[in-house]
Amino acid sequence: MGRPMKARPRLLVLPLAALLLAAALPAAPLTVGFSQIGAESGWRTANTESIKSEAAKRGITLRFSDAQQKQENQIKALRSFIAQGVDVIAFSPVVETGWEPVLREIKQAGIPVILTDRSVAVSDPSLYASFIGSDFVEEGRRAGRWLAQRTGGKAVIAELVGTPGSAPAIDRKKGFEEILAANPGMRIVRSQSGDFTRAKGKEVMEAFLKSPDGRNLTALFAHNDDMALGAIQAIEEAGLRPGKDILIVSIDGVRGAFTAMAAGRLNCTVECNPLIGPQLFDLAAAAAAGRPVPHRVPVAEGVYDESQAAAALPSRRY
Ligand code: GYE
Repeated sequence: MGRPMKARPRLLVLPLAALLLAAALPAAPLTVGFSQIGAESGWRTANTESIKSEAAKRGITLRFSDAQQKQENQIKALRSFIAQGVDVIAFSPVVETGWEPVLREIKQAGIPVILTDRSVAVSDPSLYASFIGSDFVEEGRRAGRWLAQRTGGKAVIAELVGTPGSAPAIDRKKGFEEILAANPGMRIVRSQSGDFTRAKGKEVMEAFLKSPDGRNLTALFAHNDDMALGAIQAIEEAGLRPGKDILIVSIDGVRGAFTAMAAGRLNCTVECNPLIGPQLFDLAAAAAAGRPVPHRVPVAEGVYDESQAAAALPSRRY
């Protein structure tokens, strides 16, 4: 029998149920576009792995793109993320400059940007929501302080510089040179880029050793562990003892550096932590939900020398 009065409450109940159900269901999975620099070092491999595994763990759809060290490839990837309408764009910029136009396009599309690992030089800080990464100037200072202490402020130094124009190469050099300025007995006599790779580090160190300053070198400052590991090979092939005839300090703290320290072939590594996946996706989730995020997020890290290497090795996660 038709009893219209009874049908009425049902009409109200249905939308209410739908609302309650929607609130109880997890939000649609986040889609994040990430443009990585490449795979130049052990640090980078660990960084990529941290980002991919954390995205998988959280059920985030990650559109991952490898730029093979080229800024133009990164810019292309960023534009394709805009076209795909991702929720958040994150990237590790290979160099510091040249990002303003594409960052403005992303801003116009209303997509929040999170910089990871390396920052950019832009006149308008609102072009990105947050930058999570290490303090590279401080890392350079830490390397300089360690060398000053170990040598009593006397050293003839060769420097293996990172990728030209990259934030870590610029800032690590700056921090290291600040310490040299206070230690007139320490000077850099050779300085060249090894592009953050082991092969280039070895090649450039070979050239350093063959140069007129080669036999006078007492120390090497490498902007990352991979270049130091390449240089160690070059030093051995030249008949010298790395870690003894030439003291070596580098940056990153990858497992290979700890192994080299434990074997007495490397003296010190300044930690630069690549495991930033969890912090990155916390920020991405907040930015996508329109919640405020800190404009600068630092990464916690330390300094390790040979005396700590063997004990630290088993707990190193990269
Ligand atoms: O030190 C180096 C890598 O940007 C901190 O890039 C990163 C640097 C890291 O290739 O190994």
